[in-house]
Amino acid sequence: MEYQEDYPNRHRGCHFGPAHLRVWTAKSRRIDIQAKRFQYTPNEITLKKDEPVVLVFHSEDVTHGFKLKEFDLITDVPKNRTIELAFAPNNAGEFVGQCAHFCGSGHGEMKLTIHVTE
Ligand SMILES: [Cu+2]
Repeated sequence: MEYQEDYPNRHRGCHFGPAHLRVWTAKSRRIDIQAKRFQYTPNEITLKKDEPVVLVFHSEDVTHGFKLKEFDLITDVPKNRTIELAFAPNNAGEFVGQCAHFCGSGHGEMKLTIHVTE
């Protein structure tokens, strides 16, 4: 696996970061993100530092994925399935996640910008 070293906790189709990033409560804000060749909708979101959120990915066409190394996130998003990624960003700044599963010619440009405010 290409990212095995960077993401030792990876499980196929379902990934949660290390324990200190696992924050999943009923209060978590849920953000729906559609993945479709070759973009995420929305492709830009704003989070608050330390705010627990759940990114809810849904793929509309083929298997996509999502990875963001800074927060140790990586998952596949299989076609017609919904994948939830729970985390709380522990750093402020601008981060760019991208598709983690090759999905065609525009795969490299499939990005999601995450702004994290203090
Ligand atoms: Cu892709």
